[in-house]
Amino acid sequence: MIKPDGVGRRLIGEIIRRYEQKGLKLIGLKMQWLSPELVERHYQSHRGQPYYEPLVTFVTSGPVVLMVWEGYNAVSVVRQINGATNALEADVGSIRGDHAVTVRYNLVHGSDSPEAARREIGLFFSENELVSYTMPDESWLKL
Ligand code: IDP
Ligand code: MG
Repeated sequence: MIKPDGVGRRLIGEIIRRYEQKGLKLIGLKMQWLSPELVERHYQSHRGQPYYEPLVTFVTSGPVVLMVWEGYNAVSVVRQINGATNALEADVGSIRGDHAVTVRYNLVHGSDSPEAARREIGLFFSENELVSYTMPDESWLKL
């Protein structure tokens, strides 16, 4: 997910470019202004944390870009491209390391496991919004 700060700072193209360039395949994409109910379900495991309420306020403050990326070790690849949660600690070269400076306004969300990815894809996408297709370079992008 590109969070509202990523949209508002005109970084949509820059962020998508990074996942695409690394070799992931985009199979779902849409822009949406999320409801608090949906964001609360998405971040349910964070309920009770001191940052939880401001997080929900932030993620519902403007439109987000929702994406499903498929590929070899996609969860790890995306999280490495995103960088550490706290943008101050994120490696330079990552999205957060290059473009963000705080822990809350950190531009992107990436699922932290295949199980979480399945759950989150189910929250944000219906089956018919995901596209199945083959890319001509696939054999070089997996082992
Ligand atoms: P992640 O996005 O790197 O997976 P999580 O620990 O899952 O990070 O936290 C979810 C989101 O909650 C973060 O991306 C960030 O926007 C916000 N967040 C996490 N920890 C803090 C904090 O200590 N202060 C403010 N916001 C936080
Ligand atoms: Mg997380």
